[in-house]
Amino acid sequence: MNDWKKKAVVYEAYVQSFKDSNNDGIGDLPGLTSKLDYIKNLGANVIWLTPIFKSPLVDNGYDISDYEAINPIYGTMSDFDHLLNEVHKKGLKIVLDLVVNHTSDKHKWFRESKKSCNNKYSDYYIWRDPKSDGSAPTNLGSAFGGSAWEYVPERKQYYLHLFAKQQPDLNWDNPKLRQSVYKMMRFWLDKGVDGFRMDSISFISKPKEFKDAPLQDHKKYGAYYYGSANGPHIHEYLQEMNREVLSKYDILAIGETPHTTPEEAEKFVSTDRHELDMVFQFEHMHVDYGEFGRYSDVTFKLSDLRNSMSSWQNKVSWNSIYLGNHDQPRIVSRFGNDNKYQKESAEMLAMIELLQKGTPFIFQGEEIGMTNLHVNGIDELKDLEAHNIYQFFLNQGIDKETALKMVNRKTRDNARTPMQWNNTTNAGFSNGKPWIEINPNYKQINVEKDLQNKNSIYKFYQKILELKKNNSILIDGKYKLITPEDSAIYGFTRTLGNKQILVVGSFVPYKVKYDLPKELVRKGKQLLCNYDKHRNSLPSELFLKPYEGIVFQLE
Ligand code: TEU
Ligand code: CA
Repeated sequence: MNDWKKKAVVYEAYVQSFKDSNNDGIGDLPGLTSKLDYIKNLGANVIWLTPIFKSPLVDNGYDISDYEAINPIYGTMSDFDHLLNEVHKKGLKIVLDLVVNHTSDKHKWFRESKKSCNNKYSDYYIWRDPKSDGSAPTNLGSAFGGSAWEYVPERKQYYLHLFAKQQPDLNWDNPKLRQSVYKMMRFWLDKGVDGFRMDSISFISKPKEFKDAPLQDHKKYGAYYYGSANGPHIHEYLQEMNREVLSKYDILAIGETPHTTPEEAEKFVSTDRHELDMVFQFEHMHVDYGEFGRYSDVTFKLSDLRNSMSSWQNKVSWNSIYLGNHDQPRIVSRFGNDNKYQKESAEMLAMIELLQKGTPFIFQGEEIGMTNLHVNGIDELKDLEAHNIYQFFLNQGIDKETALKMVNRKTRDNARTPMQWNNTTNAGFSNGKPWIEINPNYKQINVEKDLQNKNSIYKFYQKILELKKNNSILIDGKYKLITPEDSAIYGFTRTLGNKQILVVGSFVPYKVKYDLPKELVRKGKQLLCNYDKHRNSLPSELFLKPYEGIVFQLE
């Protein structure tokens, strides 16, 4: 990987919730353009935009009806060109979301495909005959609930959708489809975009023959990824995409790869295989799954988080590192403390996360410690996934209060509430009615406040990123977990040659003692701490305040 890629720090902008420029309540491209200095000053140098293409917005833009058109609610193509130009003028880069596991059912390809079995686009999607009794080909369920198969009378066939039924899966076994995708990728790359974040890319190669999935307790349908996660031709297709498109440009290729082991991930990123630069792991997002999966009232165990992150650090040559994104709860609410220790825990989490080996991804609002939303009724939520799962819980006989509690903890709306810019109307996001609820805590948590205060979370993120960018130990140094057993502390070292940095963080709201391994009881220099405490040596007994985090360079 070349130098700029290794030094990339990615800021994920969820465009519709970032900044609204024309007061229709929806964040847009001119809004984002007006905030580039904010992102640059934080220390990020790459901006990943969630989908901005034409879409009926059934899944907030991850259902694309025209890959080469901008959704008018976000602006025009000339707004995009202007954004790209401004981004490049400031020395930043742009990565677009490439959603090619599926399209919207309103995409021209699908509208044609469903008409008949013998037109140009008939094989662009995955069609199968019904069972002899007319029912769906298999028991596969979709990620958002219900069957993954939908019947179309015109063809007398079912099509596959791993996500919503308005998101039919593309047929990557068809070489014509693959060429159409590559052509579209070249369209954006020729405009000058600097890379892609490839949505659900681990699902693009489907099994030749679909089979019934084993059913777990309470489930009517098989897991959506059964047979499709890292399917038979996945690496072949990505190598072809690399050969035909990616390798012709100096760009960043990031794969979103749910249901992938670290061993499989290494195949995607190992440089001699010419596939992708890095992938998102999901294993550490499963640490608080419950009996029904993602939506649960389970609290994570530190050892699970530590073990998962460490296993990826040890087994994969280059990682995307993240704790939150537009699909996940707010990190301070999930892994820290969004109450009394909101600031301390947000800063500690940033140290532990961003100083691991790999490319840091910061999701908008993390840098000011934004928290989960918490609604009082299901009707207040926007995301289709939340509504489907809530209904599923009620059907299981779970009471409304418990169902809402589980949904509140995990709903994707938590991440999607508008960016909190200041303490005025609608948090300074828009003067119109925002498309989604504003988190009522914007008077306490907002950008303006953080920019004015030299001890803010934002300023702490700046320090972490500044430190990482210019420090070869933190870029290339080997990661080693030093607290495999501790119940309260996550500590690791980064080592390059004879140079070593220790990063240690407490995950508890009380004071704890940590007995430092003997070889680390040394002099040195404290590089960062989220409390006002200065150290020039590490004692054998380290006392950590609530959520204290320390970065220390050893002599
Ligand atoms: O998510 C892919 C994914 O695997 C989902 O299971 C995701 O983890 C889930 O939404 C969490 O509940 C990507 C996008 O990031 C997501 O926003 C889209 O809804 C999805 O693909 C379909 O495009
Ligand atoms: Ca707008």
